[in-house]
Amino acid sequence: MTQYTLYGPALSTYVRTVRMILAETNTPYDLKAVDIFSDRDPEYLAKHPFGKVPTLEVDGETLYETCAIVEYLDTVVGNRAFTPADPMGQAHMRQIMAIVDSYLYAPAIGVITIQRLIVPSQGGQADEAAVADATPKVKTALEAIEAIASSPYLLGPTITLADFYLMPVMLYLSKTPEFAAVTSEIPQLNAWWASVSHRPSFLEVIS
Ligand SMILES: N[C@@H](CCC(=O)N[C@@H](CS)C(=O)NCC(=O)O)C(=O)O
Repeated sequence: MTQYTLYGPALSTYVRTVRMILAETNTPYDLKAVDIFSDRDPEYLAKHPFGKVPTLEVDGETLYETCAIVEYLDTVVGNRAFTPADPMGQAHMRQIMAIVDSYLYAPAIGVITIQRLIVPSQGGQADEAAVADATPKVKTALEAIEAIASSPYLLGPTITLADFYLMPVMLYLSKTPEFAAVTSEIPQLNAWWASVSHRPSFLEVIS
C-alpha cells in the first residue's frame, strides 16, 4: 500500500487543499507538522528548497508545489474525479487555481489574515494601511473568479481542484471584518460558499 506523508501545519490553506483530496478519497496519510513561523530546519529544506508547505512524500519520493501535488493525487487516488472532463473546464479550473496563487493568496492570507487574525492573537496591532491596500486586491481576485465560475461548484456539477483551492482562503477571509466588502459583488460565489463550507471533508480538515 502506498505510504503518503504530508508535511505542513494543519492551519495552512495549501495544506488544507491537499488534505481535502485525501479526505474525499479516504486515503490514509501521516501529517507531519512544520512550524512556518520559525526558520525551516535543514532536514525540511532538503525536501522543499523554498521552505514552503506543503510537501508530500509518496513512498519516500518528494513532491512539492500544491498544483503538482493535487493533480498527482487526483490521478492516483481520485481517478480524475476532481478535474472536469472537457478541455475548457480544465482550463478554467487551472485559471482559478492560478488566480488564487498569483492574485488572491498574498493579499488575502499574507496580509488580511495575518494582520487581522495572527498579529492581534500575538498581542500586536494590525497594520491598517497594509489591510487597506490588500482589500481591493482581494475584491478584484474574487470578482475575477466569479466571472469564470459556474454553479453549484466553481466548474459546474461536480467539485474540482479549483473549489479545494478557494475554500480554505474563503474560510480565513470570512473571519475578518473585510469579508463583507470583498464579497459585496459576488452573489454566485456567496451562494457557493454558503453551501461548500459545510462539506464534511472540509469540516474534517479545518477542525
Ligand atoms: N507555491 C507554493 C505556495 C505554498 C505557500 O505559500 N504556503 C504557505 C502556507 S499556506 C507557506 O509555506 N508559508 C510560509 C512561508 O512563506 O514562509 C505552493 O503552491 O505549494
